Amino acid sequence: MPTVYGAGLSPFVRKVRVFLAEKGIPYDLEPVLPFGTGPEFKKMSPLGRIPAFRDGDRTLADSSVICAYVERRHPSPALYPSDPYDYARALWFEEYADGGLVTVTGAKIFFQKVVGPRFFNRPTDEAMVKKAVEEELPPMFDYLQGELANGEFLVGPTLTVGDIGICTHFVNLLHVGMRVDAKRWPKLAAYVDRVHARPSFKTLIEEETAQLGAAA
Ligand SMILES: N[C@@H](CCC(=O)N[C@@H](CS)C(=O)NCC(=O)O)C(=O)O
Repeated sequence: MPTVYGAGLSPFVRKVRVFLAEKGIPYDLEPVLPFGTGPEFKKMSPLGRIPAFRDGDRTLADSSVICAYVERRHPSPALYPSDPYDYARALWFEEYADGGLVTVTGAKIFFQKVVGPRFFNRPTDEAMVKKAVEEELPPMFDYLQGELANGEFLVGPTLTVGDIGICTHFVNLLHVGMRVDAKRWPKLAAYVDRVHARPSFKTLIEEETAQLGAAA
């Protein structure tokens, strides 16, 4: 059975767990907290970031790399499109999340509202949160809603790694009580709710919500 190393509230750890659940692959979750990981963990994840992954004596780091590996090991159900352009678009949405969306939802919202105050005794920078919510997220939501057009998913007719990579960050928003405004972004709001209602996401959302409630 493979092992995922990381903390449940990390959007990237969640992305790998949802990906494995969609494939029906059982795994062990080994808790590792980010920031300040030791030399042993860095052998698996040289940048010290979670998640890391072990499959027998092979280890990998980075959610995108891990998902790509798992797809090759377990091709069915396919979570990457077969059409070359759609395939690249699915990778793009992973990158959009990793290089763009999380810089706002993570550092400027979830970290400020949950991680800082709860785990590092750091007060929320309310001005940073306000600016992120009012000025930085809306153009991202406009973009994502535009990309959805009238489709059920971001790329093609079925769920892809791109949807998982994007929607995992909306779980962190949910944990701070933020939902997409359905009046302003009706398609995006419905899409996020639909993806989050899948058993792969729903189970983790419930588990994490209970965890956060218990720690409050
Ligand atoms: N591109 C990486 C991002 C992983 C990442 O940034 N993880 C965060 C937690 S959500 C982390 O470990 N941060 C600690 C650090 O940067 O030192 C992935 O897709 O796995």
